[in-house]
Amino acid sequence: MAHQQSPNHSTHTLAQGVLRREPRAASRLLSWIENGDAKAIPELKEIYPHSGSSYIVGVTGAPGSGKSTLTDRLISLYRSQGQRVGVLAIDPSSPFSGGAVLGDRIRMQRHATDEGVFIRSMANRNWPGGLNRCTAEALKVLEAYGSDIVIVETVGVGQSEVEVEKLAYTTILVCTPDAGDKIQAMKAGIIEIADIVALNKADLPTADHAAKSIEMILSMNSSPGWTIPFLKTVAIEGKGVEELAQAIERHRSYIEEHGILKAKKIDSLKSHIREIIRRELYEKVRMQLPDEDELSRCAAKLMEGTTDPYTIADAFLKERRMTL
Ligand SMILES: Nc1nc2c(ncn2[C@@H]2O[C@H](COP(=O)(O)OP(=O)(O)O)[C@@H](O)[C@H]2O)c(=O)[nH]1
Ligand SMILES: [Mg+2]
Repeated sequence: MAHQQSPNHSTHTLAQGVLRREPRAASRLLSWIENGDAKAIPELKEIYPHSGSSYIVGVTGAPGSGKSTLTDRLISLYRSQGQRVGVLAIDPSSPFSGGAVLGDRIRMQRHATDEGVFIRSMANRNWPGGLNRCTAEALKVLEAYGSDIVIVETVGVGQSEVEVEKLAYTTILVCTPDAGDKIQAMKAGIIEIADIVALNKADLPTADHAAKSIEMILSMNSSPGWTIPFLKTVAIEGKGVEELAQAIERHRSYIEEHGILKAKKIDSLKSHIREIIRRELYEKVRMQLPDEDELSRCAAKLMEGTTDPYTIADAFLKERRMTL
């Protein structure tokens, strides 16, 4: 994994910086990815062979459920075992998620000076390449940075555009007692995405009641194989965090032994390739799309009632030799 630099080479790429575990290089490359900057691509090519050996853990749940607080506790635990940890906190829910990102920073602040921890928050606003591709690429950077564990914090469940849990090998769904009815509504989601369910804020008086409804939902899942562990946590006090880490470890062994980890990796590689091609195709046609003036002229023709939008689109494509 150690990066050897040839003595004759004086050029320093960001990729080399990432492999040397320079936080600034990683930050910069992540910004390029976040901005959809094409400069990121050669760097990603360079780091690619050095990625792929981190274990990716997804932490998902409603805003305010305690994901960042739990992540902070997991970081401490992994650090005490000497593991290097990368964290990617993504809030795709709103363009005004600055608050959430700030919250993440505060929650995990104490690890900021630890060279074995790299934390990056991303408030995504219409990422040009799509959430999943950006996340996949950001993960590669954290992997190449030498993280043993990468934790991806995302807001869920029930947003179809958020499929980042597919990138994680073990996904923890964080519920809270105050979610009440929402737990019922999450029924399908729980079974579909969660490998582990944590009822956080178990210090709240309604925790027992909530625990019963979650247990009931989980008991309805009779599929063979992995039985979703259900744990109570109090992230602010660090309670249940060790048990959570043990459950992650058990799930990791399970998916490794059953060939599921390999299948997951293949799946995410497939979707990454698809996303790259999709982006390239889109970039090719983007420049060909009609501009505002051209569209206005077409709309005017339509207003006159002399033609229809299909004929216009067809003529437009033929003009650019773009019929498929
Ligand atoms: N009572 C209680 N509050 C908690 C617990 N865990 C987190 N919180 C609080 O819940 C709020 C949201 O936590 P945060 O980690 O930012 O949630 P996130 O939005 O899911 O990342 C913060 O004020 C935390 O201090 C817990 O176990 N019990
Ligand atoms: Mg958070």
